[in-house]
Amino acid sequence: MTILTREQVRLSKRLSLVLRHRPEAAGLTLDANGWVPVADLLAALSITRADLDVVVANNDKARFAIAADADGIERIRANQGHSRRVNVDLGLAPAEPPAVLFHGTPRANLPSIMKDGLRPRSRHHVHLSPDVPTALVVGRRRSVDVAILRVDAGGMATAGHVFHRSANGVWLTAVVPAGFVHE
Ligand code: HQG
Repeated sequence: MTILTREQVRLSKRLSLVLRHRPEAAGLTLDANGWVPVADLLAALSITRADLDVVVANNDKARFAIAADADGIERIRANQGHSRRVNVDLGLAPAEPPAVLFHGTPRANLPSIMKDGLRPRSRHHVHLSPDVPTALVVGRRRSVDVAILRVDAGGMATAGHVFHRSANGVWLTAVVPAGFVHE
């Protein structure tokens, strides 16, 4: 993995914007599973295949996947993180979570989270991390004063909550009720 230049990081953020949140802003339409033909994306963003490949291959969190379908057309999608308003189904199979998962969040959110649980907010799912270091990175996007919450994923699964694991190792679930989240 090479470190991306500032220009490449900017492209990565544009890809997230287009493939997760606002495809229409680039004149693109995602299919039902979130895929768009690579050729269409290159044309829409006026970038080369080499520009795209370096960002996809060296993305710190493997945010994007490229796959060729039976029709031989290569398509790209975001592995997770879509806005709720973008109606895609990633088709991820339910998966058995580890007993405990983690969630990093600004400490200021704690009173609300302890009362209401974790909510997906503008996304399709609540995102949970497999370990504390990852949760810290997630929380630090928003604040220097981060709380790491422990989620009783095993207990949730027993209670019938469904979990998915995205292609880059993020755990996804619809909501975490207050009783299953602890500081
Ligand atoms: C908080 C990034 C108050 C929640 C990351 C979070 C992740 C509540 C914020 C991925 C709440 C939502 C997702 C409640 C949830 N009261 N605050 N009841 N319920 N919150 O960005 O988990 O770089 O939608 O704690 O690495 O921070 O985009 O979710 O602070 O994997 O690939 O509401 O995004 O990945 O924020 O991050 P987000 P997140 P990428």
